[in-house]
Amino acid sequence: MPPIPKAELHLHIEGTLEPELAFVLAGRNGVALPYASEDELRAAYSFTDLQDFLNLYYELMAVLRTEDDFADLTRAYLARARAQGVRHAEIFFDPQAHTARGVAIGTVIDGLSRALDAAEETYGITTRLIMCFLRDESAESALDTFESARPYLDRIAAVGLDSAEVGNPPSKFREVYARAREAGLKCVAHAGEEGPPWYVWEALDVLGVDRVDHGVRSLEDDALVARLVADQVPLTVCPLSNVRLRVVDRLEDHPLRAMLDAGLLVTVNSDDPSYFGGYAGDNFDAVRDALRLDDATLRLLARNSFRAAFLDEGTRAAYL
Ligand code: ES4
Ligand code: ZN
Repeated sequence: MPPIPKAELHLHIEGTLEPELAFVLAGRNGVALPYASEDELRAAYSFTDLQDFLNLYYELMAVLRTEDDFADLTRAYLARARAQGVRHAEIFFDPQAHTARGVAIGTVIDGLSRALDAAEETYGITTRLIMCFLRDESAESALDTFESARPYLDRIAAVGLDSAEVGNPPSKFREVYARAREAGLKCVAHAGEEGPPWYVWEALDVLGVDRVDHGVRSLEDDALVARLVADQVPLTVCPLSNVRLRVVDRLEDHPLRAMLDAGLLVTVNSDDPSYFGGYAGDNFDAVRDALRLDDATLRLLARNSFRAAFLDEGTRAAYL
C-alpha cells in the first residue's frame, strides 16, 4: 500500500542532515568533522536527553555554509518526505545557529527558498517556512534576528521557539512574538517536551501560539488539557524523537493514544529525522505497530495534520 497522504508540521531542516550529506558538504567546504566515517558519526546518535542531542545537532551544522548547501539539504529532505507520503511540509529553520557561525541569514533563507520554490512542481509538496528562535539565547538576540529577517518575511509563514527548553520559558520571548503577530505571522512554540505544563500555558496565553510543538507533558494538567481540547489547539507530537530523547521510555508507553482519547488535536511528526530514526511515514508506522493503531486512527492522524496546517482553506479542502 502506498503511504497515507499527510502533512509534516514539526520538522527541523537542520535535523534532516544525513551523515552521507554531512561528509559531502564537509569535503566541499573544507570543514573538518571529528568523525572518521559515516558509521562512526551514526554511532554517536545515542542521546541521554535533549541537550545531549542538541550538542551534536549544532556541531554538525558547521558543514552548512553556502546557499547551495541549504538548497541541497532541503531537496534531499523533500525527496525523502515525498516517498513517505508527505504532501505538505512546514519546515523549521534556526537562523541563529548559522548567523553565529558567520553565515548570513539571507544565505540561509535564499538557499532554503530555492529548493522550496520548486517543491510543488518537483515533489508534489506544498511548503511553508517557520523561523525559530533559540530559547537558550537571549530575548534581545531573538529580536535582532526577527529584525534582520524583515526583508524576507513574505517567505516566512510563522515563528517558532526551539532548543533547550528547561530554564527558558516562553514568556522570555513575549516581545518578539508580539512583533511577529503584528507582522501577520502565525506563531508556534516548542513547549511541554521536557518543560512542565505551565510552559504550555505561557505559550498559549503569553505568546498566543496557534499550535504547540510536542506538548506531551500537557497530560499532567487536566485544566490545560481541557483548554487545549476546547480551543482545538494542535499539538505536533514526535514519537520517535520522544523515545530517542528519553521523554518516554519506550514507544509502547507513548501517550499518543491517551492524547487522542482526551480529544486533543494531535499530529504525528518526525522532528529531526536523521537523528531520531525516521521520517514522517516511519513515525506513522512506528506508532501503528507499537500502539496497535487501526486504519481509522491512522486516517484521523493524517486528517489532523491537514486540519492543523497553515494552509489557505481552498488548499486545505483539497487535501481533506
Ligand atoms: C529540537 Cl527535539 C527538539 N527540541 C527542541 N529544539 C530542537 N531543535 C531541534 N530539535
Ligand atoms: Zn522540534
